[in-house]
Amino acid sequence: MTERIIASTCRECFVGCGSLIHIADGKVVKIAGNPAHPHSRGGFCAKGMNAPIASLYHPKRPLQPLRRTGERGEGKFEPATWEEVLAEISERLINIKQEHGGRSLAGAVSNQYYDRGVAMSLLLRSFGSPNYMINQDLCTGSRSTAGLMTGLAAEPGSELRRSDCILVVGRSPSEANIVDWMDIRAAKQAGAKLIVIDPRETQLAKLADIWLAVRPGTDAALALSLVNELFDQQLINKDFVEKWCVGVDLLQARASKYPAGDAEEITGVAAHLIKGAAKMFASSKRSSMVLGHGIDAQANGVYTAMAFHALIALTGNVDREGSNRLAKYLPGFRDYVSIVRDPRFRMPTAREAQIIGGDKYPLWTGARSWGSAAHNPSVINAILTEDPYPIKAMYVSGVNILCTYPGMQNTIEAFKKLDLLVVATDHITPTAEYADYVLPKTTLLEERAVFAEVLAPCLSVVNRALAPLGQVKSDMEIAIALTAYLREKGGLDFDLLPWKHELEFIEYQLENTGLRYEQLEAGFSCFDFEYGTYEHTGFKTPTKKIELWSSVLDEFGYDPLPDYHAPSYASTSDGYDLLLMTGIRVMGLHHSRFRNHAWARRGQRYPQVKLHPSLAAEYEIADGDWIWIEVLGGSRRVYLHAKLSNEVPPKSLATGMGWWFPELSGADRGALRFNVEAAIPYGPICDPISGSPESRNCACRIGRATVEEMQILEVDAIGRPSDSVA
Ligand SMILES: Nc1nc2c(c(=O)[nH]1)N[C@H]1C(S)=C(S)[C@@H](COP(=O)(O)OP(=O)(O)OC[C@H]3O[C@@H](n4cnc5c(=O)[nH]c(N)nc54)[C@H](O)[C@@H]3O)O[C@H]1N2
Ligand SMILES: Nc1nc2c(c(=O)[nH]1)N[C@H]1C(S)=C(S)[C@@H](COP(=O)(O)OP(=O)(O)OC[C@H]3O[C@@H](n4cnc5c(=O)[nH]c(N)nc54)[C@H](O)[C@@H]3O)O[C@H]1N2
Ligand code: SF4
Ligand SMILES: [Mo]
Repeated sequence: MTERIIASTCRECFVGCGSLIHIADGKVVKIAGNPAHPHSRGGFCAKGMNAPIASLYHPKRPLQPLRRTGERGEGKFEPATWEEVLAEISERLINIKQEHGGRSLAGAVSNQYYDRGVAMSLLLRSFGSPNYMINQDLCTGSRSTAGLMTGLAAEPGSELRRSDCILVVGRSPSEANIVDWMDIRAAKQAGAKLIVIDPRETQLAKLADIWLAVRPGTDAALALSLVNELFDQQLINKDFVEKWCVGVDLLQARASKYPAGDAEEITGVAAHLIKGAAKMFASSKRSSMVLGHGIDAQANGVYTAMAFHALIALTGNVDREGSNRLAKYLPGFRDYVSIVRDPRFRMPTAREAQIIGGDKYPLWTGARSWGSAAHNPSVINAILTEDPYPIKAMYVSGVNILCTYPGMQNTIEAFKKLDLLVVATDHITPTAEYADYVLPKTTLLEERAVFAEVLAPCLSVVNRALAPLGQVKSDMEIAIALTAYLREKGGLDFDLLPWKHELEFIEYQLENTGLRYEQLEAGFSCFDFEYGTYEHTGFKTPTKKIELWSSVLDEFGYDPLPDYHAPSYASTSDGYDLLLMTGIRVMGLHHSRFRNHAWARRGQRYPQVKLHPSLAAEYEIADGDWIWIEVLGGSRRVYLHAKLSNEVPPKSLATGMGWWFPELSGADRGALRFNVEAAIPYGPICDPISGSPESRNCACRIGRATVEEMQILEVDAIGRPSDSVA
């Protein structure tokens, strides 16, 4: 037996752990963590060990293109060649463009941190469409937009290990980020203090010196109260603030609206804990702060993140050892986000301005935004209503939007209304079930990529473990091939995807670094970096300072200072008097992925919802019962499997996301019954700056499922995964 080991990077989630892929007799047999990787240092999780292998060798994996034969959503496909499908798709796209214009094509990818973000956005722009959809409105949209406003796109990364005090807001690393989990525990063991802001008593909260059990969606009031304490207790780093911050007095006045006693009323956090946390954070020598997904996908997300940024700015915990470090890049390296934003790859301004949602959310959609992306719920709405104009075709790649966008029924209706739906994927997801064409994609082990890991910092490298199976192609190669067909038929308005193959794209990324892809066999490449680079460059804001009062928000007509605005569940009752927290992660699942993997399903059988025993008692719900949930503003009831737990606050429930069951019939594969996105509306309540929908914390009502409902649910079929699961 010949065995070799390839050093690569796991990209099953954005943590990006260094990996060692073991290959024996031409087959991938094992994946483990790479102790040499500067970011993960050997850290690795069950997803990274199992998922890439299960996806690669899945018996039902599509290995050649498929063309729909039955009705849309009927699940009937026939195999076709790449030449056939690319010729047909390009022809149909050109016909659609002739009638409705290039902008009538929308394209969806997961996010901007993969090469598929570049591939999709440049394919769309070449065709003449600005309507690039990413799911980061549901993810980091508000936090990243806030970073652009304040100039503090800064994360601790590897500095966590060197911090004396760590503040973690809305992140549950034991469930979602093993490297943070490893580093925070190491720092704690070395004597660091830990402050956790989370409504749930997570594993991290149990470790905390101070746990602030905030009422969901009220973090902005808490952050402003902490800021107020910094001023009151004279904990400001005056030298740093005088030199590097603008808007200090204005922010002080705003924060004074939130004395600890008032904040206690709003947030449920005791005033003495607020005072103590401010003191602990500001008086430690080296403090750092992690902002997690818990404060995003809320209607006040941008202001919440901006208010927290003020804590590190006012205490001077910026870009020095053990603090929040500004992103460091290898000089010359072109990362995905910078390519998507690069003026040389953009359409003329007038064309870009037609982006859907641009009128309402210019700081999500426009040239000066972080997202540079369309407003997804508005795109779905445009498909359904043709307002502001028709969207007739959609290309979806590396994202399962039926299962991960709220408002599932609208997504399905929109799919049905399209003239053309193309889905590139490595397995048949419910989204792919509705496609006219399924394009077979590579899995992680067949791909190559180089990306900037700002947390280490280093370049991280995805090295190909083996040649792609069957006829599968990577996202970049599909986009290049489709662009070539369109080009040949005169179907391009612009020509913005210049590379001929995947490696040429990677060479372009590395062009000015002095590095070549072949030299990156180690799976990463480190480079020297300096702290305090802002001393030479300033911060990336119009004033070159940290803007506690944002000149950009002012220019765009928003309140330039962060403030608290109550979440909508706080003001509504209408019988929806409970709170549903969504998107709570579990280590063995990733969003909608792995439902077709036996290793994952052994650990997670049902879509779980945790509820407090007192709430369960009130509704006569026992551990293991199926319950229904309805969300205010949503259109459907979904069913979840109850687990009693003290970790969630009373009157609240906490669930995950993404469920579907390959063994169930129907194109949605049970998603309409069991996936929380079927219960949640996608808007209309959105953050006014980033457009992120309020989908994390929703007003809901519940009840125990009746015997009749249980029969319709087919729970017997999902309890024992059938042979459709590999
Ligand atoms: N195993 C696994 N890991 C993952 C993922 C996965 O699906 N599975 N997904 C990856 C992705 S894309 C993301 S974005 C990250 C997300 O991971 P994190 O950034 O850790 O965020 P979440 O797990 O979504 O939520 C973190 C915490 O926020 C809390 N929370 C909820 N509402 C509020 C609130 O209003 N205020 C505060 N302060 N806290 C609140 C929740 O109780 C939860 O404990 O995880 C990544 N890692
Ligand atoms: N209600 C609610 N909704 C949420 C959230 C929430 O907390 N609550 N969280 C949101 C967040 S943070 C996120 S990031 C989104 C995630 O939303 P999605 O990105 O849709 O989630 P996934 O299920 O991880 O990925 C979808 C598909 O991407 C493809 N894919 C994934 N990785 C790879 C890869 O490495 N290579 C290739 N070729 N294909 C790949 C697979 O086909 C997979 O089916 O969901 C969001 N939706
Ligand atoms: S945390 Fe797990 S899934 Fe995420 S990159 Fe690391 S090994 Fe892969
Ligand atoms: Mo995410």
